[in-house]
Amino acid sequence: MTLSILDGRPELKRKIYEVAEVAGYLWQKGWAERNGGNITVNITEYVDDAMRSLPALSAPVAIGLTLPHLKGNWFYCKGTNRRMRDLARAPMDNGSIIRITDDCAHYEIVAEKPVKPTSELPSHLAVHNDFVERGVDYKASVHTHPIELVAMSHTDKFLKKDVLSNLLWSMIPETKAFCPRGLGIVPYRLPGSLALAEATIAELQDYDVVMWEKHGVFAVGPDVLEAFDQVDVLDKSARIYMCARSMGFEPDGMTSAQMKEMSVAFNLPK
Ligand code: 2HA
Ligand code: ZN
Repeated sequence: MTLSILDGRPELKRKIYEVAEVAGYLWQKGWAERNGGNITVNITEYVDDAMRSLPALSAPVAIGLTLPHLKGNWFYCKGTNRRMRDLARAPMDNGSIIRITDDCAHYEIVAEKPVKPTSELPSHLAVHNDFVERGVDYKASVHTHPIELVAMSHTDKFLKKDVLSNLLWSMIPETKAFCPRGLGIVPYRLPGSLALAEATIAELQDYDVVMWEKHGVFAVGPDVLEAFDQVDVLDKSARIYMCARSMGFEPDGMTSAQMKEMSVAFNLPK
């Protein structure tokens, strides 16, 4: 059996298998058709000298951006055109470990196979750069296509600031407790574009989950499971809303006094 870079590195292995676990959930939920969605995790803290001395498997590839705070940083990334359902089974065949080169404008694939990273790499890396710059201890970003939330982004009335956040929070108390910063909105931009990356960073100053209009969500957190959980609670609320609508009525939602009471009781930021 050939040795894996994960052998003898239990912490790194655990982090990458968390991604595999979440990839399986995304597929099971129907949020990851074909190659839909992507995940990146900053794994720099698990990199040792032996890893640092490994040769690159690829020539340096331009990111399209210069990200000065990512000098010396390493990431695990889902591969472009790879399926979440395949990554769930075999994370090192459907994703790869990359390092940012010293010019902060390129990456090299280091392990385990020359799997080219996700098409949304500019957004993911720009967001990680922003976290390092601001000293935010978030390591994971997850982009996925949750059916109910994407459906709700197809009408202008839900795209005005905090309208959708307040509606989703009002469907069940847990949503405000477990997604306390709410859902930001990023107007439609071309997938994979720098414009999408910039708009995402701007919105993540105030939110941990942002809606990419008519496309999907981008969620961040200390680890990949926490990022996933925030999307899961928001989508649960969206489903409750749609169930009520399909029974023929507009749900009342919790009152603003009840939501305020939640914020005070749980010391929530909004
Ligand atoms: O990786 O979801 O937005 C496939 C996508 C691009
Ligand atoms: Zn997408």
